[in-house]
Amino acid sequence: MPITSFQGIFSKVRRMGRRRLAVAAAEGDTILQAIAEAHQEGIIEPILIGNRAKIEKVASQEGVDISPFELVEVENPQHSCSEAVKLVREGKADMLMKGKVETSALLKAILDKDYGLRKGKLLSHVVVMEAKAYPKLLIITDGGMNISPDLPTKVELIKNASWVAHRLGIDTPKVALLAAVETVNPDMQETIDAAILAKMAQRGQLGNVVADGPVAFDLAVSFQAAQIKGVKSPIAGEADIFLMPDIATGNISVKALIYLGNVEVGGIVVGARVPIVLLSRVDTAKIKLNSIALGALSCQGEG
Ligand code: COD
Repeated sequence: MPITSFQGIFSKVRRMGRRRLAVAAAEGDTILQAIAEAHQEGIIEPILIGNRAKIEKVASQEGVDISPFELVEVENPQHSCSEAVKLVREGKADMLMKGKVETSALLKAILDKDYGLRKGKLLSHVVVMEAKAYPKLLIITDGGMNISPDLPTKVELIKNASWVAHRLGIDTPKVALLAAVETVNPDMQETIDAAILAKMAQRGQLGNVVADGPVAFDLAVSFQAAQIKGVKSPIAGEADIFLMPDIATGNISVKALIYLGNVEVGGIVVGARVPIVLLSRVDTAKIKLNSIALGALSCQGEG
């Protein structure tokens, strides 16, 4: 049975046992709260990397007991990124998390050709969202990493998102190839890409998925919208994966739903040797905790 809520994700990862989570620059308040909670939930065994004095100061300010956790002292945030990556390469960590360090610094350490965590695949950001108004989890990509994906990149985005869908128990995910309209318009590149991707999916070139597009977001989540529009689509009203045209549309949509919708969210980067929890400073401790759970879930199987 597919998982349809974060509660379902948590109960699955609790059964899977603890994953070793290396946290680069762990000196962030909501980060330590989320880590402590994830540890309490039995999901992770954290390895805090950073400035010991700063980490201990934040922990005491936040009332978080970090005494049970391993702490690796490094000189600066940049060094904490390379140390975190090194722990994964040495088989001492199962997943990574960004702490109080620039996203680009961690991504550069991960993408490093010689010392990073690439395995010949595209790295992409995947958000999983639970919305009260939708009976399935929404898998949204890519609002965090790939800026302006071309057609081959979109193929990889779909494959990475499908991999996450499989971890959620969805065998044949339904993919909405999103645009502003349901017709191909040569002035809207995403509609052309969507039409090609839909045909590729039909021919089995995207793996075990059902994909359709171009479709607007309303059609993807509402069968009634599809009926009113008179569009027949195998994904109408029941899409699992939402392929955004670019990073801006992905990022804006997710943030709009976080701030104005009634949603639970978690997000990770997939496609590297291990899942990477990569969050913004303003994300709440709950979003960070959800993302850790999603990362732990994604540790299973080859990505
Ligand atoms: N997957 C796999 N390899 C990649 C990827 C990827 N997604 N991106 C780059 N690489 C490889 C390239 O093939 C190359 O070998 C090397 O990494 C460097 O490539 P560049 O020069 O294109 O990479 P950078 O370092 O200039 O940029 C990579 C970033 C991921 C930093 C860049 O794409 C970026 O800034 N993305 C947006 C991140 C962001 O601002 N997010 C905001 C929302 S939170």
